Amino acid sequence: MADETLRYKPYDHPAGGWGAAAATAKVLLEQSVVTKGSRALLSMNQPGGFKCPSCAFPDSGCKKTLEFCENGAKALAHEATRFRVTRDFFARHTVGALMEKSDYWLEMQGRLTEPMRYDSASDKYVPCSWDDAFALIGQHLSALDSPHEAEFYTSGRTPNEAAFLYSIMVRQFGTNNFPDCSNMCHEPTSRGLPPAIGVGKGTVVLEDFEHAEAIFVIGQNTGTNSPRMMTNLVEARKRGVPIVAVNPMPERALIKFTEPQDIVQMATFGSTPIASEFVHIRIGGDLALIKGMMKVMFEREAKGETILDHAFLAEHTAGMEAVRDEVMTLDWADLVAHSGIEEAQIRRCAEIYIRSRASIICYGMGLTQHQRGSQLLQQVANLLLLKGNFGKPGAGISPIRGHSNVQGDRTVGIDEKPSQHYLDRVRDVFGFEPPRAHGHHTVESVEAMLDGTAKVFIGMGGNFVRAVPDTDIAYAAMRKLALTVGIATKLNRGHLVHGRDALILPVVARSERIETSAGEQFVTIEDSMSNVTPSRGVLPPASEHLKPEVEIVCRMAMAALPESRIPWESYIHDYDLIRDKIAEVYPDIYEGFADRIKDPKGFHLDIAPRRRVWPTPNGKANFLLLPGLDVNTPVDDPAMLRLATVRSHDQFNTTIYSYNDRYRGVYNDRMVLFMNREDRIARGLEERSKVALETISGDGVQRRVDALTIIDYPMPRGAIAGYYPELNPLLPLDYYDRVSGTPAAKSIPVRVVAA
Ligand SMILES: Nc1nc2c(c(=O)[nH]1)N[C@H]1C(S)=C(S)[C@@H](COP(=O)(O)OP(=O)(O)OC[C@H]3O[C@@H](n4cnc5c(=O)[nH]c(N)nc54)[C@H](O)[C@@H]3O)O[C@H]1N2
Ligand SMILES: Nc1nc2c(c(=O)[nH]1)N[C@H]1C(S)=C(S)[C@@H](COP(=O)(O)OP(=O)(O)OC[C@H]3O[C@@H](n4cnc5c(=O)[nH]c(N)nc54)[C@H](O)[C@@H]3O)O[C@H]1N2
Ligand SMILES: [Mo]
Repeated sequence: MADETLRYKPYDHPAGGWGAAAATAKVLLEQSVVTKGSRALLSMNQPGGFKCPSCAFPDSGCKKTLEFCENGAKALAHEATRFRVTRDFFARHTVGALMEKSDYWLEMQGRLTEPMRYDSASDKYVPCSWDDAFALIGQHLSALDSPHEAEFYTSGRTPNEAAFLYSIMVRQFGTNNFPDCSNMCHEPTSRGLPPAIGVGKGTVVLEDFEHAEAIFVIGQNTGTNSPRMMTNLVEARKRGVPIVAVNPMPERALIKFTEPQDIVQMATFGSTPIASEFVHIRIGGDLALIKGMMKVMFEREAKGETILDHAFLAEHTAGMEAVRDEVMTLDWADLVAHSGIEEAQIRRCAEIYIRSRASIICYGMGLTQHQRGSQLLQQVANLLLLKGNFGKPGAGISPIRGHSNVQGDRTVGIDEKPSQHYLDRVRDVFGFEPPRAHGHHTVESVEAMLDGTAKVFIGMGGNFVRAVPDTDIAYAAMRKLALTVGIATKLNRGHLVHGRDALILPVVARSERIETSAGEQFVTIEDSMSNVTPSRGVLPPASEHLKPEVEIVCRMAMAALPESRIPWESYIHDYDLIRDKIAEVYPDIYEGFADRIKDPKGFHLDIAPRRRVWPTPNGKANFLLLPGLDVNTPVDDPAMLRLATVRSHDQFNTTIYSYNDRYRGVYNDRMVLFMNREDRIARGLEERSKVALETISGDGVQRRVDALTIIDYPMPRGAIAGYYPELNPLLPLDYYDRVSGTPAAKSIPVRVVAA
């Protein structure tokens, strides 16, 4: 029998390699889809095939024969699984009983197969026809006193066509309440970068990695969360390009990696060292690192050297002097204390950056999920501007997005703060007056549920209650609603924590074929680097009762908006008609969409800063100030630790694939805390002892998670890490970045208490 207790054995092999190959085989076997899954994998990210449902990193445009990674294979295997959640399953389990099961168990039950409606008399989900389901949604939406009493969530797997129609339907219904997963993720990119460079997206494309002379990977766990990017890092490293990894956790793949697609390396057990400089930053210490690097540059300029790109600065930017003056007031002792790294290393990072004629800075949740995440990204932009690292080959800012279409969903209208220009376009194209006031982001939507103003929640994908902060409060909020709707592929907690009425509506997944009366349809996806590509499923749908997301949106619209003159019915059949409307609403970027997308490689959406054009109010790239060194409000409590909630190697957000986290050496348990040994000893604790964590907050709410096992781990002093979503009960709802609304999930102030 397998040993089911926590095992911790530091992983000293390179990441990738045979371990990844074995894990790929294992997950296909576990989901009983070895042949089907392997065949589908051959179509993933290939022209004419479908886009990987996992992360948003672009594929190389068919340079390789295989375009998938271990974690893409896991996502596919779990989607193509042979297991099914049927009406018999729901007849066997009450919702109360299902609540006792783990997230892992729920995920392992397989694909949803038919629409289900909650029956309070039996506390079970019972089968329900699609017609009845849409009628119920129509009834609830019509009964509201105001359209603002409904919350329309979107997770980032939803393709452009469905997201676009959803945004139109909701606006015709009358609200901009669009909480979405981006609100918890890269919203600081979407809100923080526009005042700086004029767009809330990344500015690099894949080829830039071939021209970069330095690459910084900050707060992003590449080998786990965007493994295909490892190919680019390996190639860069082989060219001798310095790679600086900035992370409180020495993530394995950033140290050493074997390309599973490199036959020679695989055969010889070779590997490529990745980071030439590993910066073991304190949580939130990135601001001090960036300012320290800028200080080195300004100091050397002051001594008469030419370090900055003066021509670029003069022609394209505004505000540099104020940033310089602020940075020059900082002293080295503070920079070192806040970053947790030595002055010499900050100087080395600066040196790498100064020597490089083209630098890319990539980042993930380690930068965005802080109280001042948006402003922190503006400092990243400052650093890049100093050397003109925009609009030239090999340079730019590169947010590594999460969900495969999270960026696309925003582009086509999933936005609680739409611009007036966009709303005018919607009015002109569709002939109705959309609501002008801003709607709710994710945190605000939970607040509206709590105070009773929100009554209906519709979830287009995702697992809202598990993803949001303050789990216990979020559950209570959800349970106050009149109707909750989960539009999903897999059963999850969000379907069990529900309103008085509740529906589960099962959808055709990314890897599956969409057939309509007009023939086979495909959808489109926008990746992290603004490439729009077609995605065409190859597998038969998991059940004959599934519907594509596009059809579900149209039928919700027809039920909720009987007077609508928009031809919803026609969109169900012919997705080119939807693309024509997208082109009309966004002529600048989507002109000729239906034709251009006939190229299986897709096309790139214009990113103005790549042309050194800055769509800001003053037409310049702006240096913006964030005085001081605190990315999070300091807490005056010597016992305080900063908690980062992170993903393991075996999960996709709230979907748990297994209890292992191979690269961090943890097996069979997710209730662990990664802690610096000295921090543990200072608290008089034994290694592997069980403790509880409590949030330090001033709002009088007790937030606590018990039964966490301490692991001695190379964390900086004062920093601990544990897993999302298990630790979400510790994250206060109002602990978020005020610019973007993004919860500060990487810097929760906590204290350790005896279990
Ligand atoms: N397999 C897989 N792929 C995924 C996902 C998944 O769950 N599984 N999720 C998708 C989604 S939606 C997203 S948003 C992305 C997330 O991908 P990532 O951005 O990699 O997300 P995380 O695992 O949350 O953590 C990022 C890293 O930030 C580091 N970190 C924590 N605090 C700090 C800090 O203060 N400073 C710095 N510099 N680093 C810090 C952590 O140690 C960790 O290595 O991945 C996407 N891809
Ligand atoms: N503490 C803490 N909290 C966090 C984070 C963190 O780092 N720490 N990260 C945040 C981030 S970055 C994100 S993006 C959010 C994620 O939040 P969500 O996007 O809401 O969560 P997921 O776990 O990705 O959603 C999984 C569910 O999506 C459904 N699904 C899968 N594929 C499809 C599909 O093709 N169509 C439809 N309709 N449904 C599908 C399945 O039913 C599955 O159960 O969580 C956030 N919450
Ligand atoms: Mo995300």
